[in-house]
Amino acid sequence: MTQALHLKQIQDFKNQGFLTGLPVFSAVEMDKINQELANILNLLKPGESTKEIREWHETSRFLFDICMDTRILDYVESLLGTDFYMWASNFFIKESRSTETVGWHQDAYYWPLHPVESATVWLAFDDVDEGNGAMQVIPSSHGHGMVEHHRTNRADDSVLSLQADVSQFDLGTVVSIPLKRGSISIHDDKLLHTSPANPSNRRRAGFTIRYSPNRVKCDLKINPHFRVFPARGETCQINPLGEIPMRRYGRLFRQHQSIEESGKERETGFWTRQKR
Ligand SMILES: O=C(O)CCC(=O)C(=O)O
Repeated sequence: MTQALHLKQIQDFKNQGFLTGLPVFSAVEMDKINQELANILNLLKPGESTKEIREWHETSRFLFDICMDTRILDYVESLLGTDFYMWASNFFIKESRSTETVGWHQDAYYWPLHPVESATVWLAFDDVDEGNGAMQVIPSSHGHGMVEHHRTNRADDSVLSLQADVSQFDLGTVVSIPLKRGSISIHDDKLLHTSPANPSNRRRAGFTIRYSPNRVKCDLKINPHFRVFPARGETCQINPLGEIPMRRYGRLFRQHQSIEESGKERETGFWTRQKR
């Protein structure tokens, strides 16, 4: 098993629910990656936002290769074990002076995955700090299990449809996660996190990549598009496999079906079922 992380870091992840400041891409590599990002942004149609760039690792080899970079996989392997897959990616880009926020949430609340054992890598495309809307987390909140989420008040500019009830948590413990471009944070799927607006004159771009151990199964009735890409170890046998894209830049044109997009969780009662 690859041990890219020290035992202390692995223990910190278990206790705190996240790790940050892990270096991956050099400055030279990030220059090239940011140049190439322009080719992805060019695929958006007029009126579409960067939030549309979701699961384009299925159609863009450029994004697929970032998701499967061995340096990232080495870190993830230290946390998820030897057999895991990659299944999702999307951009969280806040342009300068963007009022958009991301409300408090647990990723797992949005996902029809069982058991709840997945992790997210957040790759900084820009230097990110408190001034341009860095992500914030409640350390150790993943240890409290799932918390209730409610519909977002659209007036608050949150890009997510559901928001966690954080009233039982001490918000005095909240920490920001600044990152240098090319480095990553990793968070547990039950960790409560949020991000404020970006009032600065600097862009704040992050690329999230989601990984799960092979035993994690998706409910395809809720997300029929779910496709897995074996990342390390055995090939996952319990979810449909994706096809590695050939084109360097390509986009998806589908109606997204996940709870995250469609806000169907109340109708399907997914979490209500899981919590029993
Ligand atoms: O980048 C952000 O502001 C939020 C990211 C997020 O919610 C996630 O990675 O799950």
